[in-house]
Amino acid sequence: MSERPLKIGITCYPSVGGSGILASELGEELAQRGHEIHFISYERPFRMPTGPRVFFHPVVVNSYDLFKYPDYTLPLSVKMAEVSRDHGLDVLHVHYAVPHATAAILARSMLPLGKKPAVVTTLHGTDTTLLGKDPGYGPAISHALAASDAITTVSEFMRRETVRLLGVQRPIEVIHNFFEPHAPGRSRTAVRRELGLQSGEKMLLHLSNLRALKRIDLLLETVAGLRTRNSFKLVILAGSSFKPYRAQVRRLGLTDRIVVRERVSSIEDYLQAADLGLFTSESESFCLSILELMRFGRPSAAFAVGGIPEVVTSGKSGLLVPFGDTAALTQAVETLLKKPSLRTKLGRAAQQRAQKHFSAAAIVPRYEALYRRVCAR
Ligand code: GMT
Repeated sequence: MSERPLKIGITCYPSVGGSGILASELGEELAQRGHEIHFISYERPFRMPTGPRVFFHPVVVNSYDLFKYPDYTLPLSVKMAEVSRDHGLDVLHVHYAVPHATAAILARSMLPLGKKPAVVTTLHGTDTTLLGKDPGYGPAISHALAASDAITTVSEFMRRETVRLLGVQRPIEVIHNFFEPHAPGRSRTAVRRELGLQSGEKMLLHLSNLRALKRIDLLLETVAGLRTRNSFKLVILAGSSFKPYRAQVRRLGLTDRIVVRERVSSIEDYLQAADLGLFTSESESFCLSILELMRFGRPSAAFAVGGIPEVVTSGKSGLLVPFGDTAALTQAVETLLKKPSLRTKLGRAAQQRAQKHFSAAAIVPRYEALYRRVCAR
């Protein structure tokens, strides 16, 4: 690195979710490139790296009888200001607007001139599409965006939505997500054995936090439509409890077809063991899980919503169908199950596309250049 390394504070949601995963991986890549990374959150992020130049600063939230609801924004902003001052941060990079961007703006205003870090806000999804529309949040989000030194979104779809819903006038840089896999810890055979896959059974993989917009109801409906019942198992890596969906699984007669694992961190083991991905979200600004499968050469079938068509070119690196058309999605999965040569062809193209456009080598230098730009101002 010819220029001086930067000191970067990263705040994200630590729980399982694409924005926290992306922020953690960005921190890991930046540390490997010589920068000093300070994660600031209420818990260690789910996939936070360990190693040199990576630090974690917990935010302690006290609950006072005085307050009906505990407040996180103020202790977060105080911690951001403290870490910025004590470690001389150049940049606070916040992932997700609420409350991270507002806390960063407040933290910066607590610091004296010459000690204020630049604030970079990355919008990931529902911070714009859901909260941006909420009159209780929208104005605070707009204010934090106007006060940030730079705004990025993880897809062109998100950029357009941010302009449309929040009326942002200033430039927004689209920096797509990236994924850099670690080596799997177990063999494909060992993982498939653990999951109880019989020889000849194909493994459909779904990974998500199971929030309502992931439409797990449609996921189950799609697989229930598959005619060749014994040809597959659907493995769900769930970021939250799968219990609410058990009744539907039973009703659809899918009990022996579905395998659920909750809060798995060694996802590469499962990505490698999978044959294809299946996603049914009604809205998705990017869909990191599809990219994770692509890096392992596995194509996905999904609804063509939000930013997904920026990640997958339908017919070339996966199969996309209109939202809600579960019959068409079932048909797409059936085609992929029946035609190994098509799976391989789409999978190879998906892997090449992921490496070219959505790898650390393609994306991390764009964040570095952005940090340099805002620091130079
Ligand atoms: O905004 C959200 O819904 C949560 C967020 C998360 O933390 O998982 O998901 C968003 O960010 C991911 C990483 O950039 C994207 O891959 C997801 O598509 C996006 N989710 C939605 O847009 C629903």
